[in-house]
Amino acid sequence: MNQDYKKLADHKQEYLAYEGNEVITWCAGCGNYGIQKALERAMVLEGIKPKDALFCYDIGCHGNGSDKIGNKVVYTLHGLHGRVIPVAAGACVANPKMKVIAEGGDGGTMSEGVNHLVHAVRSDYPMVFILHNNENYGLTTGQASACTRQGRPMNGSPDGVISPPMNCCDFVMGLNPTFVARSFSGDVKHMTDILRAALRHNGFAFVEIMQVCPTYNRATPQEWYLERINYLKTTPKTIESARKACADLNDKINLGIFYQNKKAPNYMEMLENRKGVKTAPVEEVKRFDIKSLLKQFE
Ligand SMILES: Cc1ncc(C[n+]2csc(CCOP(=O)(O)OP(=O)(O)O)c2C)c(N)n1
Repeated sequence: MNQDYKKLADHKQEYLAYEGNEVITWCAGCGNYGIQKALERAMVLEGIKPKDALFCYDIGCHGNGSDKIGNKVVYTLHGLHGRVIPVAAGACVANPKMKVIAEGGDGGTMSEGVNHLVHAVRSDYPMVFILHNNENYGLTTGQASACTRQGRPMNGSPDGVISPPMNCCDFVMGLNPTFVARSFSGDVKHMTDILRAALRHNGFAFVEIMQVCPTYNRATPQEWYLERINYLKTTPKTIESARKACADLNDKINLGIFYQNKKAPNYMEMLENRKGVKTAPVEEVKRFDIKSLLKQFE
């Protein structure tokens, strides 16, 4: 038996804790099913206990994963549209002992909240960010996002999208990142491996998942991706070669870890006033009694 499956079987209780038993309401064939399964598996395979993780979700179809993961035994947070990154960054700074995972759609992440992505990459917060790139605003029924392909008719732009799509990995590559990867929602094994590497990364791990959306993005279904995806055999060594590897989104779509800097210190490690401090800020605030202060606002 594959070692991963054996480990999952050996840790069945933890896997079931992550999986939960809520009814899942995504459309039939939605890429979110595979992404959620891969994340649950990656958590168990990396030995991260449900109580030691926080899952933060943006608003969108993917965000409805917030009440589908973990059946109330893991910490989840459902943020405002485009704002999941600052919420998650705050959480990982407050408690670096927690593994913080944030997820967002291509709509909220590359438009409403793109400023937050920029500064999270620059700051190298110790967290994983999963971009669910289904190339449209799914929850509001298929409007064009910054990632929708040029010329494609969408709800709200029936004559076709005017601007060319953003290449999300290439965009992040321009911000001096420490981890950039891409996977595909139809390959749970590959997503699991990529997410495991992201969970082990010391700083901000950006993972784009090309996600099929059978309801609103019929132009690039599962088969379309399967004909084009190519698995990188090695991780490019420089940002320049990583940029080349992630550039093509049409003919040969590369998947894998495009870039990783394993030596860079993360945000918490760069803070002068946290050097040598063993406790987390969330533990330190317990030393202060603020009841009387709060009473003033009652
Ligand atoms: C600031 C703000 N703008 C717009 C909305 C409406 N809205 C809610 S979900 C959504 C679409 C989300 O699309 P995306 O982020 O791509 O995620 P997906 O549903 O595709 O997973 C929009 C526009 C909102 N809730 N808040």
